[in-house]
Amino acid sequence: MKKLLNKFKINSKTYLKTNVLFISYVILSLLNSTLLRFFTVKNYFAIKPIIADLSVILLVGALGYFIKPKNQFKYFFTWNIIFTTACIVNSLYYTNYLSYASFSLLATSLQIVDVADAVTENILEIKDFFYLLSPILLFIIHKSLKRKDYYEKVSKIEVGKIRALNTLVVGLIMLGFFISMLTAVDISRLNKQWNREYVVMQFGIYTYQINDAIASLKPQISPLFGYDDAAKEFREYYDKNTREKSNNDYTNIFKGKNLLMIHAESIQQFLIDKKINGVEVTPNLNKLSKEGLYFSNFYAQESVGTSSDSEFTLNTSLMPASSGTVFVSYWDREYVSTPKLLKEKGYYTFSMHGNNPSFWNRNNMHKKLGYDRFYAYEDDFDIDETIGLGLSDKSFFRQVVPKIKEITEENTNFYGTLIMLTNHTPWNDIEGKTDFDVDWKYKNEQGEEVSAPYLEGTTLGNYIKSVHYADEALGQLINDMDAAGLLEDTVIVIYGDHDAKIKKSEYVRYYNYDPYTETIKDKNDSDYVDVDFYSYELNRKVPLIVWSKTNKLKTEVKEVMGMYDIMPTLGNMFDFYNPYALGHDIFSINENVVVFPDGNWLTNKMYYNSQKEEGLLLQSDEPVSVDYINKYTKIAEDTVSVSDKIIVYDLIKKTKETDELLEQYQNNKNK
Ligand code: GP9
Ligand code: MN
Repeated sequence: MKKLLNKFKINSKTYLKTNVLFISYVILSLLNSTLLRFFTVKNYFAIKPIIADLSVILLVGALGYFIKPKNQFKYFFTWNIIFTTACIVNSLYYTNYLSYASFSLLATSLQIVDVADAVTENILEIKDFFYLLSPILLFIIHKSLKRKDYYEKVSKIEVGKIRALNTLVVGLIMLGFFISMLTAVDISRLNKQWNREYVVMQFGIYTYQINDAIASLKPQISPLFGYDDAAKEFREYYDKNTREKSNNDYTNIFKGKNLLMIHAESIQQFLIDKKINGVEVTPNLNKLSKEGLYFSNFYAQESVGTSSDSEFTLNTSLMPASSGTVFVSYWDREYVSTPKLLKEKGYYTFSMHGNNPSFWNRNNMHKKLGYDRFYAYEDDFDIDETIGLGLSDKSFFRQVVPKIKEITEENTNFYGTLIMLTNHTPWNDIEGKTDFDVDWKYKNEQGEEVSAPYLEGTTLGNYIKSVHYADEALGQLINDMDAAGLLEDTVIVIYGDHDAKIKKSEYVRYYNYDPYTETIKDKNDSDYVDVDFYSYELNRKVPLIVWSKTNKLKTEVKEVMGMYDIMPTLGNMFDFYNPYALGHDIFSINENVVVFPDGNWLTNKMYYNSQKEEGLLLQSDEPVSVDYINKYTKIAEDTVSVSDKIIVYDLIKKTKETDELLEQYQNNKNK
């Protein structure tokens, strides 16, 4: 026994001594993947993702042994760089989107050029540089090994192929061990890939990224396989969830009116009715929300396609794609959309935006959604004043009004979408464009007016100024439209397209600033407001207002509502109907649920985090049962899944074709 132990000791010593480079590669690559989880999902002690990451690193590393020792560094270094890049990209991505990067977005990566400022201003953090330590250390180790003639010594041992085989076997055993630990939920989520946080928490970043690379080929490959199952799921879903036309107090109230949708870039609801130093941040939105129908618990359901996802969900009542974005990867499919349905009723349909029309592939997708014309950028607008990403909202709106006037002169009705731009991150260009103050003014003991810096110079401070600017622009639009006589027959709908993705720390300052000491209150302070996961998520809601000059509805709707509920809700008011809507007419549903693309869901009673399988009760006196949670978790999964099937397999088009064939067949039979 002692002999055996001794032999093992000697063997391991020689192994360690002759494998310094390989071991360094393994440890340093594993360090980065663990660091990434440390900075993002925070489950760095979990054993499953560590084993998964290790299996990938070992399996990839094993092949390095087939290379001569003096050239092995190049191989291990290349892989370490690839792993490091994956970690940095995902770290950056997580800071911005609270999710992980996907290859399917490469198609839109050019847009990064347009938002490059936003990346350096708001996203790049010190932590993102930590990952670079891994390749730097590997390089230093290599240099020192070279100096010590390590590679020459190792070449003499000539055990390359055996080592490769052994490492491969160890890697495979690890993989087998890992697979044995997987649950059915793990496998199903890896397959679906939309619960990205969960996938990284269970499978580690490297397996996630490999799986993502395969999943990203989905738009091209998937439609070739699995069509029958998808069509079956689709049929079964709509058999069970028939969408009846609703009949309620709001039915047809706006029938025959024009409909103007205003896509309010990144405006969040928490600023409605908010005052700083007694001054309203959004006086115009406040007024409109009091006069019109105001939905105070309304959420966008966007995924990585941000603005474009919201446009898609708004106009089709479907969810965003689970891999890639509809506007870029699935723009050529057929969808039932608001512009198409209103066009059937004789409406002229248009969209207008100050930015480049190719952004988010809008030039193609807007046509496909049924807009007769997309007015955009230099062809249609004079780019005479720019703020941030491009044409300022005030100039845009100023130029929009005569165009709409012309449209009304040539058409009986219109459906239009105006996409705002100025309030897009970063908001630091807003300085000088608004006089809104975000310092904290108060009277000191001597009765003098003094001020503390509060939000001045912070991201949230700039954002608030920018929202104030956007609100002024909206006020100006309404006035100009009124002056042009355009408000008598037009209903205006204003929706925030998604939240501004401002960091938690900014909100901590917002809620907990003490102007007298000019510091952030202590966590133990009795009135300290904690910004935890749930309060952050719930604060992401955006405003939704339906306003008409001639029919002031003066109603606040507090029921939770999602972007996908807009189409059926407006459909009931304007008399159009989409049998494939996944959302509901908010005035005809008992208990509504907002499903998010990652499978999280929200009802009036609960926000459920399906990533972490836990929830927050919203009405503390009303507990919910396990059945309740299971019911809505299933609804959320079914909704995301059927939506994705429609998108990937072009099921609306296929169903229409099948129905037409059936009809033809029946007609022929009856002849
Ligand atoms: C760009 C604008 C912003 O044209 O709509 O898009 P986003 O970055 O919010 O998706
Ligand atoms: Mn947007």
